[in-house]
Formats: sequence, C-alpha cells, structure tokens
Amino acid sequence: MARRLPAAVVAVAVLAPIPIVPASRPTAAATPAAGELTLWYRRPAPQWDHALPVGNGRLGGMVFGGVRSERIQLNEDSLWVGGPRETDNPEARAHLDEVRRLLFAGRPREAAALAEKKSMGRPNRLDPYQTLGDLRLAFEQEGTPEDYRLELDLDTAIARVSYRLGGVRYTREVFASAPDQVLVVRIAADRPGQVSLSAGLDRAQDARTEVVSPERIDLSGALSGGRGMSFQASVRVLAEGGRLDAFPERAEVEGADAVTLMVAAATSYRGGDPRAIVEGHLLAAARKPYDRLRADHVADHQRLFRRVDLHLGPSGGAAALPTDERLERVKRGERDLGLDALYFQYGRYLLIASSRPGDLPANLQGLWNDSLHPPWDSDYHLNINVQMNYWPAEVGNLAECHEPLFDLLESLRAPGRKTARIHYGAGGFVAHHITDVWGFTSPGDRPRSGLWPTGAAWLVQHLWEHYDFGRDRAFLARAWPVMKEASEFFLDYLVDDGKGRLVTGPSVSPENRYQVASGEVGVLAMGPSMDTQIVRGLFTQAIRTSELLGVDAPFRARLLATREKLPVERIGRHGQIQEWVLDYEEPEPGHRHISQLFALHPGDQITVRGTPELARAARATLERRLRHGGGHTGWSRAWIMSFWARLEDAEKAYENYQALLARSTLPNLWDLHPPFQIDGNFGGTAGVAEVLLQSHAGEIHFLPALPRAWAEGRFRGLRARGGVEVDVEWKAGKATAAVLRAHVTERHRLRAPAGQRIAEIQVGGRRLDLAVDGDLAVAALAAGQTYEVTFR
Ligand code: FUC
Repeated sequence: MARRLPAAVVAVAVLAPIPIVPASRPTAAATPAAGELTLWYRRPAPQWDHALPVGNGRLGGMVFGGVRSERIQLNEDSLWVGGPRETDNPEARAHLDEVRRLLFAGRPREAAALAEKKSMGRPNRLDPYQTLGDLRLAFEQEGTPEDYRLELDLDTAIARVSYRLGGVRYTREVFASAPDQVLVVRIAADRPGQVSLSAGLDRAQDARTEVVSPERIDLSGALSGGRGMSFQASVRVLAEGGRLDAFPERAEVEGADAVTLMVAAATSYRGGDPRAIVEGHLLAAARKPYDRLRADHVADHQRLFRRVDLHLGPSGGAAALPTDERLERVKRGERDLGLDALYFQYGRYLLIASSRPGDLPANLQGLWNDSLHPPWDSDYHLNINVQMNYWPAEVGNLAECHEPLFDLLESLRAPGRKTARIHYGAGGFVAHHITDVWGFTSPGDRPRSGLWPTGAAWLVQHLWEHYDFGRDRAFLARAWPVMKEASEFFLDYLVDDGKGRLVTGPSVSPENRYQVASGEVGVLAMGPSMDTQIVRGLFTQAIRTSELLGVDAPFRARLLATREKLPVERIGRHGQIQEWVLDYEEPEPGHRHISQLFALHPGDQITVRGTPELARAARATLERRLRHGGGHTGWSRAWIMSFWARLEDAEKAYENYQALLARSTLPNLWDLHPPFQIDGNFGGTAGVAEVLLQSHAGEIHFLPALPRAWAEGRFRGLRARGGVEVDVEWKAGKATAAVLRAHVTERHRLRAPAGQRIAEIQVGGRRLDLAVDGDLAVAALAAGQTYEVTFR
C-alpha cells in the first residue's frame, strides 16, 4: 500500500489557513477580579481525575500537587495506537437491500442479525489513544506543610502549588506553553538554597528511560500495537545554584534556589523523528529565561481567553471557599453564582487547552488520559460527543479552536469515499459513529451504535456554523466541496420507503431501541428522525452555500427536489417528536440520547416562533425523557440545558445546569459520564451561552432564557451569527444595555428579552434608524462599527 500521510497532515494542507475574525478590543476592563477565575483546593489531588489539567492543544499535563512527591501525568495528542487500515467490508453492499427489505417488513431482529454478520467494518474496533507517561518529582522534605494551596488560574492557564514547610514558602508553577511547545514546571522557595528534588520520567509499557545527564532525561519508545508509532518525551532540568547528579533512574538537584523543568514530547504521527523534534523544542525553550517563557505563555493564552467575560452575580460566602467545597454546597442544593460562571469559563479554558489550530481535536477526554486502555478508547464519537465538544467554540469566541475538527473531517473524506462505495455503492463520502486519527469511516462496533451513516453529515454542519458566525466567504468556498461531497452520498443512498418518502437506513436513532407491535425490540430502523433532520440540515446549508457562492445550480436543484421528499416531522401519541418514522413504544423512554431533538439543538429546524407546534412537541419529548430518568450522563444533561434554553424555558435550563454541576461533576470540575468524559463540560459551557444569547433563528436574541437566579450580571464578547460580538448588562432580570461590535456589514433582526423592547441604538453618538415591531428591531450594522443598545 502506498504510504499514507497522517490524516492531520493531509487535512491541514487542504483547509488551512483559516482566517478568523479578529477579536475586537475589549470594551470593559479585561482584568478579572482575583480569585474569580480560579479553581483551588486545600489538599493535593488524591486521584487522577481530581488533578488539574493544563494543555497547549498538543501537550497535556495533569497536576496532582503533592508535597513530598509530585506526579504530572503527561499526554501528547497524537499518541494513538493503530494506523491506517482497510476496514471496509466487501460483503456489505451485497446484503444492503436485504437488510432494508427486512426492516421495511417490520422484522428488525433479523435485520440486525444479518447486519451484525455482513454490514459492519472488519475489524469494527478502534485502537486507543494512550497516556504518554509521568513526570515524577520527589522532594526531600520533612514535617507538616502549612498554608497549602493547589490552584488553577484560568486567566493565566497556570497551575500552582504553594505551602510553607520548616519556615520556607515553596511555590510550584506548571503550564503548557503553546508558543514554546513545552510543558514548564518551576519550583521556587522564598529562601536561597532550599530546593532539592529528584526527577524521573516513566511509562508503564513500550518505553525506556535514560538519564542522559543530570540535566536531561529521555523517555523513548514505540507503541506495541498498530503501526508501532514511535514517541519521545524529554525533560530538561535547569537549576539555579545547588548541585546536580545523575542516577540510572533519576536526576537530582540539591540545595538550589529554584529549578525549572521543561518537558517536550513528540510522536512520529506528524512525520519527522520525535527525538529531533523534542531536541528542537527544548533547545529553543532553554534560550528563554523562565519569566519570558511564562510571560509569552500568559499573553498567548489571554489573547484567546480574555475575549469573553461573564459575571452572574455575587457568590456570597462561597467565593472564599475551595472549589470542591463549593461543589459540595451545590450538591446540597445551594446556589453559587460564581461557580455557575466559573464552570462556563472552565469550558472555554479546556477548549483552548485541548484544541489549537494544527493539532488534533479534543477527543472524549479532551487531551487528558492516564491510561493505556481508556474508556471508549478515548476516541472520537461522532453521534454527539465530538460535536458537543465544539458547541462553545463559535459563540464562546474561540473560533480558531474549532479548526482541528475541520481537519479531522477533512481526514475522513478519502477513506469515507471508499466506505461509501464499498458499503453502499454510493458516491460522496460517509462516516459512521466512531473515528480515530487514522481515518476510520466504516461502521464500527455493533449495529446498535455503529450502523449510523450520518456522522460526517453532522460534522459538515460545523463548517457552516463557522461561516455563519464569522461570515468568511473564502472559508465557505473551501467548505463547499466538502458539503457537496457529503450531500452526494445521500443523493445516492436515500431510499424510497414505498410511500414516496426518501429515508436513510439501515440506521439507528443513536443507541436507542424501539418496540414493534409484536413486542419485538428493534435497534436498526429505516429513517430515524435524527438522520432525516441531519440530512435536511446538510442539504439546506448546501443549498444556501451554492446560492451564496453562485455555484452548481443543477446540483442545488437536485438537493431542493430531494429535500422535498424527506419525511416531515411527526408528533406521536405522547405529544412527542417521533424518534422514528413510526410511533413505536420505547423500552427505555428515559434514554440518554435525545436524538429526535437534533432539530431543536444544535439544529434550527424547530424554533419557538417558526414552528410553535413542533416546539410544543419538543417540550413534551423532553418532559417524557426526564420523567423517565433522562439526563443521567453528563453530556445528556448538558444537552438538555441547551434544549430548554432553545425553548426559552429559563428555569428548566437552570435546573438542569444545577443538576449537571451537582450530579455529573468531579471536584476538578470535570464532567462525569461517569467516568470522566469531557463533552459535558463543553456542552454545559454552550448551554450557558445559549441561555444568554441566541442567534440561530435569523435574529439576535438578547437574554432569551435568563433564569431568576441570575438576576444581575453581564457578559462581554459572546459571538452571534452574522459576524457580531455582543455584550449585555442586566439588572433585576432586565437587560439594561448591550453593545454590538459588527465585523461585517449586514442587516440584523434584534430581539429584546421577554417583556422588553429595544429603546434605541446609538452609533458614534448618533441614533440609528430602526424599524421597531414589538420586541423586535431591524437594524443595518456596518463592519467595524460599535453600537450601543438600550432597552425599555
Ligand atoms: C455515546 C454514548 C455513550 C458514551 C459514548 C462515548 O455512544 O451513547 O453514553 O458517551 O458515546
């Protein structure tokens, strides 16, 4: 087989660089109040999923904060077992019609049995993303530490440990620098000659450690599975004063004033020799004094992080408490408005730390994984999870952090073309419910989860979202072939259901089951509603794109004609949006996936004002799911928050946000599936934004679902579709002022919060002409201008 370039490398060449609308200058003071953006603890992390994450998109570290020993668990985002493989199943195509026939005939069990044998990829499993290893530090210290504190400052992206011991104040700072591509650890004391430590690097398997000199430790190896990817992590030890020594397993420093350790790591995934890459990073970083490394890191992080401020009201006494104690209070039903805001900003922090341009996208655990066999391989699940990771990217003013997802999508095109042809005899490209960094697009796992052909079609809608927020036409032009190719697949693949409707299938409503009249339980189905909604969304965006770009009119006509034949949304016997074409009973009515509401969120096919009847049915769907115990995974709960926000039910949105914090959040504020899974963090962050600002229904809606608990607050820098940055202030539950910074010239419909009206809009000291109709105002905004909105 010809050597295939790593997926990410190919992808970057095709889609990058992606220009981003520059962040405008902050309007309010950007320096956050001390402590407001800090997670902190009175004791070291007792276990891995309580430790504090740092990351630069590619390198990750988990900081435990021990006094006598520190463990910093390390990750490099491309350390995946496996490699490019032929996993398409040449038998699948020949059995496609029979599986469909059985499903149309109401025989789902036989269909699933046949699909299990003939329709799935071979093999149908992925190899895991793995831990890189651990940096271990040991300190020669006796006695009981006083005044201990472990913290993560989201504003500087620095984890810090400090304590007093034997009259000496020790501080430890850890950060992962994107500009310098090293993870930096600095240990200092407030008295000279007090820092003594030993340092080592290890990994449970496939690696060996060499203490090259007292100043250099190497960990190098090759993964035993897959293509045997090679990797290296190295530490450089720089002591200020003191004595250095090397032992077979560790480097030692005795009596230094301070010690800086720099960790660089690389794998062969991106091409090049990991050793040489590491060498380059360490050499360059060692030329900078610690203060420079730190200042460059902080500036780089703040360029992204400080684009958005959020204040949701005072925390009362809670603000002075450690984060784990604050969370305990929320579990007891108390409110902590500061924690509400902190969780939102933590999601933005985590996205910056795990998804930088040119790197791999955030996986099920973002970037952080301490295991060789993580849950679900710490892979990319395309049936909600990886998409949820990116829900806060655009609205949260981190559009460039979205780019790795586009690269992943690009990497699926070539293999997905083959899968489309081999499995379905179709053109275009397809991906199913899981993928990795090697371009896996075959149906993976079991039919119940894996025989689901709309993974890529959903991902493609992220390209449209990126355009819709930023209005970068050049980006849209690059996205068009991807949208077109994803659409081509469905033009070939959709099948007539005998009633003139075109449906997907064999497919699933992600991971859910239904019951036919005979009592038989089905997993596979023809035309599950989510598929139809995804295809409709894809076609609608593709139609719009071809119009905007003025390209491919004949193809557009085909999409328009085919879209007409998609099944319409149906309301079932419980008043719910039907999950399948038929109104089946469900064995698990509280199922964690609420796929049939894709059209409500993240889609925009169901809206409160555009489709009121469907919006009522969406409400009934949610209520039924929740009555039966829905929302029990963190990501499911987070999604529910956004659903309620879209239905403009502020109190329900807030209730579910509190449930996310109380039931599905670890002391380090990581989301729990359980176990730890990062999607809920990102979903919760997106949910908060959705409560404060919406722009999916052709209008910018200020405070669409503001809960009573957040009576007074303000945000700065959220983005709305149409190239606008938005600030809003409110008091006693009423918007008092808003600012719009337009990056493109466009007419906007602006909707005031419920019960309010837009009083006027000023630009450069003059009043803007407004067409006001009730709570709606229409205004033409010009690129580069700042508009001040007042409300009544
Ligand atoms: C989906 C979900 C599971 C889990 C897994 C990683 O398949 O149904 O709950 O989140 O992804």
